[in-house]
Amino acid sequence: MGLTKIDLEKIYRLMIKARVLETRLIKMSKSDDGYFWIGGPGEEAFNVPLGLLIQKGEGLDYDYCHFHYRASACLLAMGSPMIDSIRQMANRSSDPFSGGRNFVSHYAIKEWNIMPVTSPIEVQYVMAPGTAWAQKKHNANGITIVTGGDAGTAEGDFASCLQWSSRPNMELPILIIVTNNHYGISTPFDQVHGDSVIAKRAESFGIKWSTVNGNDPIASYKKLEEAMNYVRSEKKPFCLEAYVSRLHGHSSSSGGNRVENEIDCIEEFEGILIKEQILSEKDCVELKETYEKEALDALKQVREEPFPLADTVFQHIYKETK
Ligand SMILES: Cc1ncc(C[n+]2csc(CCOP(=O)(O)OP(=O)(O)O)c2C)c(N)n1
Repeated sequence: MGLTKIDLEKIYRLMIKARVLETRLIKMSKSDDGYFWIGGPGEEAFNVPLGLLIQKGEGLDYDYCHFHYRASACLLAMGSPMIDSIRQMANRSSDPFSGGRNFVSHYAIKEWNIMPVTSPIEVQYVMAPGTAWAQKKHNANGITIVTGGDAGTAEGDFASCLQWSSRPNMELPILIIVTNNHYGISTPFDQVHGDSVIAKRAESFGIKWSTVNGNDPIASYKKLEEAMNYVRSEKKPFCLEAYVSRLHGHSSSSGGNRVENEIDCIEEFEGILIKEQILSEKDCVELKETYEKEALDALKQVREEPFPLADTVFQHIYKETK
């Protein structure tokens, strides 16, 4: 399959961990433990490889990440603990991303160059060239990675990203990713897009592009590795569109329930690993149970943690004064 047994097991383990986390977060949104849920069940096969390939650290010599709000699997693959997402979902002051004040999946980690995830969609595409530009200017080792959904590419920010990434002699080291789940909330892709392949738009800007089955973790890993190697070595942009599933609808605003007729990347990958005798059915069940226990224990701990105090409301804002 082109990856070692250890790599395959690691990818699978992280995919399961991410799915268990999201399932717990959805349950929290339906109970007293949380409010609004949005996240990435269905994107694990693409987001785990992405997280594993990112060179994390602080400053221009490491990768800058401008993520979409469906990046939970990516964060776990980078090493973020489950409990931190649970803290944000429960709006506790211990939430390291926003001190308990933002929606779940709105990550921000300065030490890993993870720029704050925004609720206004797509704005990350027009911010990302900024970090890529700084990396280019200082001939730094890091690259910039930006991810977002298909519907949002109808907004001007996406075109601005292609424009600013591809100026002659000032091409930027940026990997421009679109995770296409074929929906913008309730609007199907083919009702709003005249073109069928979003990444192909990059061609008009002289940007190399490709597509990948984002439900296949092996294909995703290889394609991401190839694209990242190109951006790192050539210091030029690359646009990659990954076709993914949306397994629990848009968010808790549409119910957050499991939907029919979408490919489940974990079921598919698990089938392959069992067939190839890399894992047994028993291994898979045990792994899931281990993470379910971790998530539940984390929730029990988080319930005991305090909510943010009113007088901290002006902390961590652009200008910290009242
Ligand atoms: C600027 C802006 N316009 C509209 C919205 C409302 N909105 C939230 S999510 C969403 C759909 C996004 O779809 P897509 O970009 O395909 O990403 P997906 O949620 O499917 O991953 C919209 C329109 C918003 N949050 N921000």
